[in-house]
Order: sequence, then C-alpha cells, then structure tokens
Amino acid sequence: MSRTILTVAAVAAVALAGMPSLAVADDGRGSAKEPVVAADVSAKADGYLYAFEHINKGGKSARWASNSWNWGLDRDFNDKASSLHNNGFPGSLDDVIVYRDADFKGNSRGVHNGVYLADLRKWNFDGTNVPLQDRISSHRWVNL
Ligand SMILES: [Ca+2]
Ligand SMILES: [Ca+2]
Repeated sequence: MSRTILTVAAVAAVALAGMPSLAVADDGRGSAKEPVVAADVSAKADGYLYAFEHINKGGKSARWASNSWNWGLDRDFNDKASSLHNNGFPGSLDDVIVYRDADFKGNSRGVHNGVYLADLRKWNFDGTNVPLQDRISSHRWVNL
C-alpha cells in the first residue's frame, strides 16, 4: 500500500516538476511546507544510488550499484551526503536503506526506488528527530 501511495505522489510530483516556478520553490531554507520528493525526470534509471555533498545534487558526488558497508572507506563519503537519489533499476532489491553508522548499523531510513531527496536536512532517520544530513555512513539494497 505504501508503495502505491508513493508512486502516485511521485507521478504527481513529476507533473508539477514541469512547472519552472516550482523548480525553485524549495530554496532549502525550509520555506516549503512539504519536503520535495520527486522522481528525477532528467535521469532514467541507471542502477545507481547517488549521494551528493550538498543539497539539490550540489558539490561532489558518489554512486553505488551495490551495497556499501562503509561510505568513508569506499568513496570518502562518510557523513557528507546532503541530497540523495535512488536511481536504481526498478525490480527486485530496488529500494535502499541508509544507515547512520558503518556496517549497516545505527538509525536507518528507507528510500524507495526512484525517489530523490533534494535536502536531507528535511528527512529524519526513522523514529528519530535526527536529520539524515551529513550522517549517512552505509547503505544496502532491499525490497521495501
Ligand atoms: Ca553535506
Ligand atoms: Ca554516520
């Protein structure tokens, strides 16, 4: 059920994303009432989870096609991600769980296939008030 809802939301977001005024509505300062979650219409699924140093896909980036138990060791990306895009191929194991600590430990949060989180300051680890921002240290592909 949750997947269905998310998919519908993503489709709506894609439709809205075509409007230039909305593309800049989220300035990253919390002015938007709802966090922007949209499938990225500019990129077809390519099998990778992308992490970016800054919000809105800014700064340095890293990507993974498989699991990573330690973002620091394999991409020098420990506690750096400020935006995130699950651009994995739809199908089995196309969702991602990100973890606060290395070795798939600590607080976590699921990111469904196709979802782009433009500003990780607006998204918390499940069951916490702790933003994902600059805290993700590992991830694995799962079915959510
Ligand atoms: Ca960052
Ligand atoms: Ca961390």
